[in-house]
Amino acid sequence: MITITRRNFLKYSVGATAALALPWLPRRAVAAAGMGGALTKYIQPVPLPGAGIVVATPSDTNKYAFTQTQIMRQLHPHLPPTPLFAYDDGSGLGGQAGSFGMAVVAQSGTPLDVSYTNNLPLTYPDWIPVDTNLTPLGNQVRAMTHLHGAFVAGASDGNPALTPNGFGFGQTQTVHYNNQLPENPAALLWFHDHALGATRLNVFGGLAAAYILRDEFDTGAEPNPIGIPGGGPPNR
Ligand SMILES: [Cu+2]
Repeated sequence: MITITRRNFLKYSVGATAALALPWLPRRAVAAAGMGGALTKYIQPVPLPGAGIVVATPSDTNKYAFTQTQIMRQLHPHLPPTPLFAYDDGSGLGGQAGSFGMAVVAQSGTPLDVSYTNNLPLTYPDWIPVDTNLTPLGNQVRAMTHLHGAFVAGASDGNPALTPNGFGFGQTQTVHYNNQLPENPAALLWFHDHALGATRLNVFGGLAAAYILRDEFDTGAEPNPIGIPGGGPPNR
């Protein structure tokens, strides 16, 4: 655990010197990334669902079973692998390019049952500084997922009023995303961690993913009834 002293707070707060305050990066990487943006831009393709962003595979018909887990990813060819928290659909996230690693493709009118099982470390690793005045159970990693922007029942909403301590190692949150119309038309939503007092830690860690909602108009394919672009990777 890193104690947040006033001095540390100032270090983390000053953007220009932020890279110098990342103790988990080797000095070589800090030198490449710090002060002046020495990282070479535009040398990799933009990750898209199906090409750098994993499109989640259902665990069964209209069901998904995710595990929150720690992975290592190289975020730039000139940087060493970086630890991240991620939602894993059971695929191991092969081919994932960065931290925003997962996309669910759902259909308006077709409900989904989704589970999230916490397989993260028992306590926060050193690369996530924790202020234990704010977390419900000290340095313990507690997770809880919320589908941002969706119309769902309270018990499926990642609701800290119902589960103030979130879900610890080995525990599973189960939710029902009704995707019902007219409340849930085609949209790009996202799901992210929402644990009480720990959201900032878990989202910083990487627990965020896309939820692409299709309907009869925005089908994702071309042609479609409203004449918008389609044919992207999720629909290949
Ligand atoms: Cu949100």
